[in-house]
Amino acid sequence: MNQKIHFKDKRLHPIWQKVYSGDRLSSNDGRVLFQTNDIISLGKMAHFVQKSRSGDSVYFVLNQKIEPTNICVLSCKFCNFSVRKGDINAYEMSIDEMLGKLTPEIHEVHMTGGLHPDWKWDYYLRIIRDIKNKFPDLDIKAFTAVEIDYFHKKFKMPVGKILQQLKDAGLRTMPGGGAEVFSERVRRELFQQKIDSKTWLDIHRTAHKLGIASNATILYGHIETIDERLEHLIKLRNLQDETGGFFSFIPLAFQPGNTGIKPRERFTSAIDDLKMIAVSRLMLDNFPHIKAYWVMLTEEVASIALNFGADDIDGTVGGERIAHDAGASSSSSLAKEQIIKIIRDAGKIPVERDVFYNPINIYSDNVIGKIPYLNSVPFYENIERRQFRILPVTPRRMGVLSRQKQLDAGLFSLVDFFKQSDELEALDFCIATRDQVRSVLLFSNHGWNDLEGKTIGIVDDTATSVKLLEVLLKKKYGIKARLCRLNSSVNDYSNYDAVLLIGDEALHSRKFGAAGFEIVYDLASEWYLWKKLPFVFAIWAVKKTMQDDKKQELKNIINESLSRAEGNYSSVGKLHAKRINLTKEESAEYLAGFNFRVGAREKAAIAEFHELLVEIDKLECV
Ligand code: V47
Ligand code: SF4
Repeated sequence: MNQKIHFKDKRLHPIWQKVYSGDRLSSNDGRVLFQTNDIISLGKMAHFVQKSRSGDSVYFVLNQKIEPTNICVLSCKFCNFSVRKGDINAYEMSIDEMLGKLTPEIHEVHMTGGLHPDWKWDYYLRIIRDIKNKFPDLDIKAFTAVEIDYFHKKFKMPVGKILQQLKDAGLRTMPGGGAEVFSERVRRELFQQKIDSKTWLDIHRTAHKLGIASNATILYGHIETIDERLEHLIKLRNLQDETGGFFSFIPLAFQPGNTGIKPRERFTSAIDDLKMIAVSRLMLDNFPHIKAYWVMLTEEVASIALNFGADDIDGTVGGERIAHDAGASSSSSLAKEQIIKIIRDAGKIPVERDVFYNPINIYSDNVIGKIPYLNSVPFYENIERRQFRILPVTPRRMGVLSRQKQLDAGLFSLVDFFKQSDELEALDFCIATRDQVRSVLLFSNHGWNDLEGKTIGIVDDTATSVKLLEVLLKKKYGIKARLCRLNSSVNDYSNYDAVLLIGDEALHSRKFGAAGFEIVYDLASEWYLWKKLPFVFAIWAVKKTMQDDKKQELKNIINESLSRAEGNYSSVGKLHAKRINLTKEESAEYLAGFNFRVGAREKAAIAEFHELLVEIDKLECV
């Protein structure tokens, strides 16, 4: 991706140099970004980062908000939602009432509410269990850090135990609420009884370590200063460096309501909202997603935010009260069709997702799947400027979407290409190794022969690497091991004798180690030493029904892209490499280890692997 920006505010130029090179921005940079009136350039910079991460996708989820009670023992000054027990407006929902709000079409329930003085621990666990029992496919995102801290104190259990019990009951992720602004000054003025920033961050750290991913928010547009906003962003960025457990950051625009903090009609301006979204995208370089929460931003501002750094618009929501009790003017829910329209009007691909950001339905034509790993970067430099739209998606998920006819082309995992060869036509481009791959690695505490009967964790993303592992175990070493998919949220490897990691995660673990494992096997080296052949992990293919001229155009674009990348690897992958803490030299060396074009040896390798797969009689996944 190459982009020129004509800055009106020259102070932005050095910041753009940093963004373009993947360098981290400082607080001083952030201050300039908030101060500038060159809002278009700010948006372009943030959009550049958004596109490099999410392509043209904007995510939404079919979700339902449940606020089980508005009775709360605290009284934060900015909150127009909570009441005391006995108040005429107080409500408490029964579990049946909560279940009655849900339907099988919904993918996510987002639950958060007041801190009830009387409810028992068992009631909270029952809410989660009963929802899970009645709607097993529904993902539950529930309880802010404020609620978790309240449970910890009220029920006298360590935070880790509270979270583990909720996870065991069926909780999948935690929402980002309750963070407000990480400033002691603001806390003393607006929410003195509520947890401080350290406690909020500690609770999310504990959740991430237990494999519960979460979101983070900031409540802005009241009495906080620009420096306090920046301090908040930097604290989140530091925790994300440590755990990698945040999915998305959501700036919550303050709704004044009757809070008296500022006049009722003084909502944040559209410019302030767009700046907040763009600066968040630029400062939080390690957060995968920035959410434009339409409920608080309004549909109009949210739709513009989709070109200012936001790649997620939350969802249909249904029944939100916290913002509406404080005067939010948005509707209380949006129809799926309206969300799709907002995203399309912004020039993006509407991608319906699950709670882990796996695409479920894609509402666009001309969609090209992109494996979001460093080794696919050389193919995509040009595509992003043509008629095709890019959807980043893991290899395994790409196979699923293609089977559902939701993709027009992509770099398919080889095993998926085999399975769908009736419908897909191969192009002459692939990801093939020479003698090693460096990014498909088995981390183990046992030599191959000692893996008999052991449990191997398999990263959820893989379709072909897992089959290569199976072939090596069965045919090269004659070993039977148990292969289990790892949960796709934050990974905890403690229950496994070995784990198979692929892509950027493997590259990162190769450099920095995977906790608890001493031996590292490169599966492509294992294959090469055995077969004296390269290994083809992925191959470009298009739908057989694609028109010839379109197919030709795609081939030309890929070819152009590759020709430009070949021999120039240190600059091609540098932005992506920085994001995963590789130097540009390491990235160049890694990319130079691949063959990206299908030749005679690659064809022989594909045929050999296919034969072995047929022999082990298993094209189905573990
Ligand atoms: O924690 C309370 C905020 C939050 C007001 O994780 C107010 O995906 C504005 O956390 N004006 C709850 N905000 C909402 C929340 C959230 C929303 C959407 C998505 C996700 C997610 C999380 O609402 C509270 C508080 O910070 N809030 N009062 C108000 N007057
Ligand atoms: Fe209670 Fe949350 Fe409202 Fe504070 S923001 S008063 S904790 S419901």
